[in-house]
Amino acid sequence: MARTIIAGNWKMNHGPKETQQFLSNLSDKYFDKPNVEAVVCPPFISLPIFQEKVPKWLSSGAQNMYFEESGAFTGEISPKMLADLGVKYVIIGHSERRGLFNEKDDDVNKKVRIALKYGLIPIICVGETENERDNNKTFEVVERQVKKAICDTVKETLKCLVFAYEPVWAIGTGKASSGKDAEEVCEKIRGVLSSMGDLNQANEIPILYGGSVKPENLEEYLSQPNINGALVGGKSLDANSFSELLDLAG
Ligand code: G2H
Repeated sequence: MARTIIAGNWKMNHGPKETQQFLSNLSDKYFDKPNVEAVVCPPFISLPIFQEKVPKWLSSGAQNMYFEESGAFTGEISPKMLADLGVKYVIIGHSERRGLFNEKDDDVNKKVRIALKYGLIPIICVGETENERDNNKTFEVVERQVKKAICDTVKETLKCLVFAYEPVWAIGTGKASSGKDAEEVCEKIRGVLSSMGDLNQANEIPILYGGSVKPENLEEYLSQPNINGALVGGKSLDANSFSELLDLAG
């Protein structure tokens, strides 16, 4: 059975000052549920202060990174830099990266492979656009994204992965997927993973739902057999709503 993860994706919000404020607002809240992991992914510039002040029960993640180790790549951050800082997770292939910054399946694959090399746990995002959903392409798109993201990774590393199903039409729009619809796609993702490794390994991989998650709908997702947590944008920005989500999990 996969562990449950509630991961906050702050996107381009909360610089170092706001990050410190978030952590001090969180300081009176202690979270300790053995099978639930809490993660926050601040912007790069806030990661050092986050790492310095983060309580032990909370893990850190980056929202992106480049697929090279070092060199002439102006403005980029390498997996080695993240690993040296002690960052645990890295979001890869978020639809905002794919859509706004033209990231392709092949880039996602390179990032996944190098993240694993540096001991970072990739949170690999997949999901269809509204147009793809309307044309009944959801399963096809998601299957392609999953397969391409992890092709050429060795089977043993499957257990080090996390997936997030984020239907693009549900991101930041308030139009969340129903629990049942999200479950159907997450079940499909698990099936694809199982066909690439084996069922036992596939069952250990956390598959998160993301897209307008809030305290009012979290339990609907977590009650689905193939959904093991949530990747949360807007509602992770405030310490109170983030800890409310954690309290509801597990
Ligand atoms: C989807 C999600 C976080 P939000 O991108 O990854 O954001 O919860 O604001 O829809």
